[in-house]
Parts: sequence; C-alpha cells; structure tokens
Amino acid sequence: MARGKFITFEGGEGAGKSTQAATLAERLRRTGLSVLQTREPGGTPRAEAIREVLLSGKAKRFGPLAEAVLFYAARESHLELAIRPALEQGTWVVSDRFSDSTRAYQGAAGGLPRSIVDVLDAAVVGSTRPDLTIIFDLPPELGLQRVARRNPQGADGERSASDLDRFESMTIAFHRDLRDEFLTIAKAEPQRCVVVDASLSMQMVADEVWSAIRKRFDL
Ligand code: Z5A
Repeated sequence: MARGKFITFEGGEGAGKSTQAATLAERLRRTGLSVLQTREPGGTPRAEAIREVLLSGKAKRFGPLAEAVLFYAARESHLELAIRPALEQGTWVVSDRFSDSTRAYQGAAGGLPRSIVDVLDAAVVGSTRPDLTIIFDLPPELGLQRVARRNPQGADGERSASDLDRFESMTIAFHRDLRDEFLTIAKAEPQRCVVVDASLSMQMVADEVWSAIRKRFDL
C-alpha cells in the first residue's frame, strides 16, 4: 500500500490554519482519500494533556528549553500513536502546526539556539518529515485581531490580557519575529514549503491551498 502524504500548516496566530485544515481535509476526503486531521500540540491523549500545561502558561517560567522539551514530548506521542500509523496505512495527515512552530516560537522568537531545536528534532521526528508545508502569512496585527474577535470576552467585544493564552499574550515584536522566521524557513526549503497570502478571503486562501496540493501531488 502507498504511504500517505504528510501535510503541515504553519504560521502565526489567527492565520486561518484550523479553518483551512478542516476545508482541505474535507476536500481530500471527497477525492476518496482517507485523511487524519490533527493538530499540535495535541492529537493524542498524552499530547493533549501536555498542551493544557503549555497553553496555560505554567511552563513559561522554566524557559524556552523546558517548553521546547514539552512540545517534543507531545510530538513524540503524536508521531508514535497517530501520524506514523496513519501514514503507514495510506492515510493522508493534515497537521495544524508541527516542528517549524518550535523553530519559530521557542527558537527564533523565544531565543533557544537553533542547534538545540535541531537535536530535539533529529531525536524525535527523525525521517518523518512533512511532504508539504503550507505557511500562512499575514501581518500579526491582523491575525491577533481575528483571534480577539473569535472569542470576545469583554463588554467591548475584545479579550482582556488575562483571556489570552501563553503565546497570544506576547508582544507584537515577538509576533513579527515569528512571521520573519516562518518566511525564512520557506525560503530555505522551497521544495517543501509554499507560502500563501492568509490575508485574502477564506475562499481565496482555500483555492491557493488546493492549487498547492494539486501542484505537489498527483491528484
Ligand atoms: N506552539 C509553540 O510555541 N511551539 C510548538 O512547537 C507548537 C505550538 C506546535 C497553539 O495554540 C500554540 O502553541 C500556538 C503556537 C504554540 N500559539 N498560540 N496561541 P492554538 O492551537 O490554540 O492556536 P494557533 O495554532 O495559533 O491557532 P489559532 O490562533 O487558533 O489560529 P488559526 O488556526 O491560524 O486560525 P483560525 O482559528 O482558523 O481562524 C481564526 C479566526 O479568524 C476565526 O474566527 C476564523 O473564522 C477567522 N478567519 C480564518 N480565516 C479567515 C480569513 N481568510 N479571513 C477572515 N477571517 C478569517
């Protein structure tokens, strides 16, 4: 049986990754493929438990190395119990975030040396690299506005600082560093990465994603 394809979605907050992951998974299923739509951190009970700790901000005080180790602990479970078995059975995997997020959040924007992320990645991910990574690019101000509108908490329709998760609450400079790093990754690995303009309408972004899939795979 042919191995499934491994597709990852990357980018900053509110870029539309979750929305587009659901649209793409549905579109692929309509072609007759078996598809696993998943996310990081998460995708298995152990990884979801680690997600709760990470997004609550409880691990922040231990620094970017400890956070990166926790993201890789979650990734190890995700790979072992969900991603690799699916790929081996011919199922296509669409993951909302993967290793590039660690490179961007804990590495470039968080200050953890790239060499440390590379060691963790080699140990945990090994050869299970994405076949295609779509980078959703948009100005961070726009992404953060979308996130605030999605879950309004206050009377003014915006969320207060305490409503934001560990990473949403970081400075705009941090979010600009993330954007720069995702674009740097795309430039360094053009055979794996495609950048889409995530500021377009949902339908236009979905069309760009589908066009990238059709170009890369024989569908
Ligand atoms: N993280 C890390 O630090 N290191 C790692 O290794 C990994 C992750 C794997 C996971 O949070 C956090 O973990 C994340 C990085 C860090 N940082 N944060 N926060 P998460 O999974 O809760 O959040 P996220 O991955 O950042 O996703 P998000 O903020 O939910 O955004 P999104 O999935 O890209 O967007 P969306 O939910 O599809 O859309 C957001 C809103 O915009 C929603 O209301 C949509 O209806 C709307 N939307 C979507 N597309 C459009 C368009 N095209 N136009 C207008 N409105 C739109």
